[in-house]
Amino acid sequence: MKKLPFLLLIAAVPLFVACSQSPAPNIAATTAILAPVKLTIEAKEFSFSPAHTTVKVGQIVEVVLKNAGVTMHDFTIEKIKLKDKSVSHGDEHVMDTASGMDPDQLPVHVAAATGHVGDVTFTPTEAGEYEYYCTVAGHKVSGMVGKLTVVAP
Ligand SMILES: [Cu+2]
Repeated sequence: MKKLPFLLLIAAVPLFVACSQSPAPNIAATTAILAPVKLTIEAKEFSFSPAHTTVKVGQIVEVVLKNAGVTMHDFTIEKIKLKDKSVSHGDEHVMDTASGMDPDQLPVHVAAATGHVGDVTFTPTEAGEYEYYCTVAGHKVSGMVGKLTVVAP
């Protein structure tokens, strides 16, 4: 019996195409625009960390809410002037029927369940000090309150 050697050659040629051709930035234009800021705020029973943070007027602010606690928490600013509407991605938050307040109607609001992360993006238009807090019943009075300072750019 005759054995015929078979040689199978599989040549895999991976092609990696690097797309690193971003348009050359106009220096004058980029310096005039404030860089967006990303703030990671951890929520647990019953505090925010950090409890105070500072951003600038006209700056795109993204708050990433990390729930490190054992119950639902949210990040809410009830009174603040914004450019356009804030955009949030988070967990569904049941309306607080006791107060009749729907947090989703507030200027800045995002909720995160235990172990989850929510984010909300907004652009403040006026300098000032703005309170952020958790709207879950009893949480604000227990200490879930912080301060966002907005300064002139
Ligand atoms: Cu809370």
